[in-house]
Amino acid sequence: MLLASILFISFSCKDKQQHETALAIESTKKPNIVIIYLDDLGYGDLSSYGATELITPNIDALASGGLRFTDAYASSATCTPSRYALLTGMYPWRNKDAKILPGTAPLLIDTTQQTIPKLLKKEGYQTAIVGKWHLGLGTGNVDWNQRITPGPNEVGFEESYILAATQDRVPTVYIENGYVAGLDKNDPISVDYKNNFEGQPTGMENPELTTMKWHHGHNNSIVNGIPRIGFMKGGEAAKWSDVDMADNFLQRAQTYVKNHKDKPFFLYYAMQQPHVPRTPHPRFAGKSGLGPRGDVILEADWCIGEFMKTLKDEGLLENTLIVFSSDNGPVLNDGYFDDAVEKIGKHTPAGKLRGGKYSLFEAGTRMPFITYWKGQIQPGISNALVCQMDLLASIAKLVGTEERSTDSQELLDVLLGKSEAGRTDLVLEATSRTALRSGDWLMIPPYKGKAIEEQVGIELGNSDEFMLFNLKEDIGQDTNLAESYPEKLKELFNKFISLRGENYKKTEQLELK
Ligand code: NG6
Ligand code: CA
Repeated sequence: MLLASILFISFSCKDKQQHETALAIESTKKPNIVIIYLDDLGYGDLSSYGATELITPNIDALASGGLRFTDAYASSATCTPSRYALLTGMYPWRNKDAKILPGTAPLLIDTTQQTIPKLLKKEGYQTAIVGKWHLGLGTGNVDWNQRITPGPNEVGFEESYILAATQDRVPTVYIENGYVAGLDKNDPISVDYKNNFEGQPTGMENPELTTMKWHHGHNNSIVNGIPRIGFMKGGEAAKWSDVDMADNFLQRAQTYVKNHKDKPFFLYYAMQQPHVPRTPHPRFAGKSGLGPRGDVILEADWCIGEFMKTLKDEGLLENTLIVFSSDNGPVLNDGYFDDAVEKIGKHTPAGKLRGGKYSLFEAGTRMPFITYWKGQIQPGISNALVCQMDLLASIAKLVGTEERSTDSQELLDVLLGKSEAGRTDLVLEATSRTALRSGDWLMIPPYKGKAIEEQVGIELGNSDEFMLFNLKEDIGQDTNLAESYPEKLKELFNKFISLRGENYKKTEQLELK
């Protein structure tokens, strides 16, 4: 009996060893995957996408050495829904809470939901996020002084180092694997989005304490001279330094790569630029001539160059797929007086596109999008229609599995430049309104509300009429063809309703005349 069990153990050890060797061989074939995601970077903000007033050599190097997409979309024209779709492969409008979240919002992704990091973890990957989260934390009433959970670590990221919401929202601290980094237990943090804490200065009442002036919103707690959205008390030692944020995230991303290069890894490097408040490190202040918005784009470009150097130095370039994009379109004045409008000069953040952040017009959601994989992706341009939401199913295919339970379409060959057969249809979202892209056409149903959001100076895409554009002929969306192409309009409308459902038609009172 004893002998039998000894034999059994020795056999199973051998099996285990063989199994591990097999796994090791298999895992060396699996490429590392890095998603570099900017915040509010526009279609026209990069020299590789036509900018002439702003030169972004490091991102351009990805574009010229990889595949530069001209017709790629974020799912949405704001941050939270786009990030939700990117990670879960689900249309954000299926989740009624997928809207711009306050810093106190509960976790938006269900912990049972599929996500890119969860899928990759199952396939033997190490997984991490460094940077902006903005998908909620906890289950409501977060105690920032305890472990904050659930969060990124509960939806697939083994390691997380994040800013909870946005740079302009409290809490203005980094959270590492669920704990506020550098928190002094004797100085606990409290956060509230409704009421201020007694005796705490605010942007509204204490403009003399601010070094950046608020234009709209952004007049609650003041941190580092910058008035924010939301109130926060305590946590002095843990508060981030805005001007060092880019260097900090970069260093974290580089360290992660260096420490995890022996097994395949997935890194979601979610940079904070050029979202407000734009706080370039002094090395970059004034460098663009376009004010802080231009400066932080140069800063982001530099960070990407440094990050790429690390991949190269570690010998990982040939074994790493890099996807570069942004979460939503550009905005100049997003709530602070920071010279973005005054110093814009000839720069056009949206390129030739109409609209911007928050808009159903193209600039809201059409994004710079680059795939780069040295030796595997032939440099070129792809005009295929793709959405960031498609990364989930495509990555699944890349690592030898399948994911068919979401809205994500498997377009691996398109992402690798072996095919131009992208999507045929895509529902786009902007602040809870939706539109349909189908082939070369885009239909925006009539929505009530302002045509222009004056504070930010952006056309939102609201109109009394149906709008129909042929994007191939009219990328600037100058000519509404709804009346001259009634059959096309009908075709898109019917498809739109079949995707969005009869209920949506009813609540939005959408009817073709
Ligand atoms: C808006 C903020 C804006 C920005 C945005 C989120 C105001 C008036 N405006 O509500 O400044 O923070 O939310 O941007 O508060 S996003 O890129 O994360 O979606
Ligand atoms: Ca954003």
